Amino acid sequence: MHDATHHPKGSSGRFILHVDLDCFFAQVEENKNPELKGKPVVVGADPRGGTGRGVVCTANYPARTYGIHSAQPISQAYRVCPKAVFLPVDWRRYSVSSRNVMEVCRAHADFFQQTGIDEAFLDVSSCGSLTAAAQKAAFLKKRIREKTGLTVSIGVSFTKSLAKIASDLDKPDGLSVVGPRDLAAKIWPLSVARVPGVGHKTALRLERIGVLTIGDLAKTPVRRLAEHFGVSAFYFHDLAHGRSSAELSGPFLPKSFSRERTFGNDVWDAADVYAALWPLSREVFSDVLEYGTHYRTVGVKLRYHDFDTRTRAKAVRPRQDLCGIQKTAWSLIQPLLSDPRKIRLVGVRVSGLEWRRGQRTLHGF
Ligand code: TTP
Ligand code: MG
Repeated sequence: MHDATHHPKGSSGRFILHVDLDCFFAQVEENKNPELKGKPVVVGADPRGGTGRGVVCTANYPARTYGIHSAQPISQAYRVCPKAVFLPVDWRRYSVSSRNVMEVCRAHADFFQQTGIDEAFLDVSSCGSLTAAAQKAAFLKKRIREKTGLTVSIGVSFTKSLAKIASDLDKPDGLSVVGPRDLAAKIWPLSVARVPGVGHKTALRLERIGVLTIGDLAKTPVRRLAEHFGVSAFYFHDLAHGRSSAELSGPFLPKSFSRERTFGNDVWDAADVYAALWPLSREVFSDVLEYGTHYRTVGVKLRYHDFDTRTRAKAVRPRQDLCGIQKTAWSLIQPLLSDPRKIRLVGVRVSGLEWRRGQRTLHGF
């Protein structure tokens, strides 16, 4: 049971929800075509009977039982489950669904921060108690379902990091609440890999110094963590103790936006590369607008048929300029085209994001 005290010890009266859509792209596809429900569905590159290139964007839960997961080569997904329904990525439809879900979230939050196409933090401190925040989460799930037909999982807690970890504990269609008194029982036993921002490499480095669980993070003196992880040590330590002080330097704001495309067949022709840059730039630009940010760097990525990969980047004045992204990307990629090798993949990235505008919503909690 959770305490309904108004300012539970350690929470400073903050109540945060983390909302994350369940198998987002796949769920939108199931919504569009209900016959897909219950069948394994994989959204991503064309598998082409097992010879396809590119990767899985996401898979629904039935497909996950075969071991299919995001970022896996599509050929591998095809090998383990050839009877799955393989669907191409329908960005336009997913952005509309995302916008509709985010609209409902925004309307019910004191502060709102979207951190990805399918996830957001909501500060609901005006609820006044963890119990009331949990009730709001239940209401939101119902409202999102009514308005969009989609299910989300929500984590309810008193810091952003804990709310994010919580939203993953009961997927799909989950609601999980982590109060200050649940920290030791529900959070400390979890692997450090659950910590937002800790990827495979960091998890291995933590393991090497004997830190396997979030409880181990809590117990390890911050000085010792800092010897290995610099300022991130404070973020880790605060998170494990249910403190939010280090969250603003944490991993929640995107550092870049990028899109890439693997050609169906390797290309020689500069015109094919040029043609691909346009939709990639446009998609990156729509992220820039959606987040209301400015970027200071435009970059490109080019992979030759032998997987040799080059990246180039150029500093620009902070701005939001679609043509500028495309032009800069083209100017960066042109010199790489004099190489005689065929091209397998091209990508566009903007980074050095500035969060000046909309600061209240972005840093407000
Ligand atoms: P996630 O929230 O990581 O995954 P998900 O919503 O599919 O599944 P879960 O129920 O575990 O939350 O990502 C959201 C969407 O972003 C996902 O539906 C597809 C896209 N995506 C990619 O395109 N490539 C990736 O590598 C990942 C992780 C996600
Ligand atoms: Mg999700």
